[in-house]
Amino acid sequence: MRTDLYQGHDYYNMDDLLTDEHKLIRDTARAWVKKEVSPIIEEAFEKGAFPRHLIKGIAEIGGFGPYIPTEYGGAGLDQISYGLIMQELERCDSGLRSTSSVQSSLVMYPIWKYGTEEQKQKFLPKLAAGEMVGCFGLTEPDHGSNPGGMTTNFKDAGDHYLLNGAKLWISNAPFADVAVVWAKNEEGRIHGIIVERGMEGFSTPTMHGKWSLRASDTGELVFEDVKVPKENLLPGRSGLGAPLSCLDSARYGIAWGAIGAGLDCYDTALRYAKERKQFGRPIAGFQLQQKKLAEMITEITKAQLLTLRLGQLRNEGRATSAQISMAKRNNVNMALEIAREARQILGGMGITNEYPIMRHMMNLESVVTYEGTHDIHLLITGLDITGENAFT
Ligand code: TGC
Ligand code: FAD
Repeated sequence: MRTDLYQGHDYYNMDDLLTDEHKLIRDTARAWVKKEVSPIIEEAFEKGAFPRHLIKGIAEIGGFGPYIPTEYGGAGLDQISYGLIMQELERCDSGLRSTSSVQSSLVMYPIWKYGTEEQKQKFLPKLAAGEMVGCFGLTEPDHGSNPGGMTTNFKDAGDHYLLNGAKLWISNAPFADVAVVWAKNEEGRIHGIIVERGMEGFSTPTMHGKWSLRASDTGELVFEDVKVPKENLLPGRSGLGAPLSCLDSARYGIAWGAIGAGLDCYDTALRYAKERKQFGRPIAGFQLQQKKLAEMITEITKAQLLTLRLGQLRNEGRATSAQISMAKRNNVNMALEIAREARQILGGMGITNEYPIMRHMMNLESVVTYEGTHDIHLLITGLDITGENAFT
């Protein structure tokens, strides 16, 4: 079993900008990850299964609904605390962060924002405590970047709705107790509906064969004339903007998470470069390796500053969707580039599971695609600065 030697890196004294509570939350998450997850993550990744016994621990560090008010079982924390928890989880593995951010931002957030008081009381405390797991169904086999084209639909059938269709690539689906599903009504308007495991006609087949995010379970959601009680409709908002607003919260968490993955690769490569000797001296002394390491910490520091500022704007309710897109796109790409460079610094050892780098690299290939691809986020920035829509 590999010892987790990770140390945080704070080149611009960012900690001075955090409160004591922020640092406590971050350090608690880091300590839990080191003790409970680092020793088993490589095995989970190889097995291709999320270690479900971790659910309780994620709940205990505030990883389910960090910013959901305490009256609903959440931790009542601010957006920077949420980000720091995502950073620490993804420092270990993107799949671990996925499990947490889907539950928080894609399941609890829409219930909290758009649900009835009864829905909030019924679902949020159990989701926060990890007694219930949720998933989010937006993507379909033929509608990924263009979710507005979805064909999953529901019809009014008197005292219930009849739901039909299918969702693909759904994180946590194989073991989720509830799914927040986005579907069109008879007028073609998009609504969120809570579908519960056990409803007749609802199944969640597991997707196999992933070379990425292997420690996160991914599946389909299949609806064949599922009778959904009318009280399971989220009444607070309809239209594509409703699911996209949830994505804003999740993408923000990913921006922090990606910094964690980048930090872990940098930390590993720096330590290795200082220890590994070739031609009679540590490879850290060679200019070419220093260039890689210096550029890594530069990019990490830029991402840290960008993301902390975004967190301040989120706390003030002023962050725009386009600002979130920029941070998600920049930070995931930054982490992916760092993983590739760090892999080279480790030479042959870089491809083994003795070190986390190759696992991060493979995971980040999903992260750069889900929650809006690298290209889609560029087009969001393009639209924001020019006013011209280049999507269609
Ligand atoms: P468009 O016409 O631009 O917008 C439709 C309506 O939505 C509003 N809107 C937003 N509202 C809130 N937040 C945002 N970020 C919003 N972006 C747009 C917009 O104002 C409009 O409102 P209204 O009132 O005028 O109707 O829509 P479009 O069809 O042209 O699409 C725009 C586009 C391409 C940017 C959007 O569809 C998009 O973001 N596509 C990417 C899809 C995506 O990110 N899917 C993610 C699925 S979930 C996932 O990947 C989970 S992975 C989880 C994990 O494991 O961590
Ligand atoms: P496509 O939309 O088919 O895109 C293919 C390529 O075309 C991309 O490079 C894209 O950038 C490009 N492209 C598309 N449109 C344009 C355009 N207008 N201009 C230029 N280029 C364009 N979804 C959920 O709903 N819930 C989940 O929990 C979830 N979890 C996921 C977990 C994993 C591991 C993965 C891989 C995906 C997950 N997704 C989830 C789905 C994810 O959001 C989609 O994969 C993503 O939105 C992209 O859709 P797509 O794969 O269909 O690619």
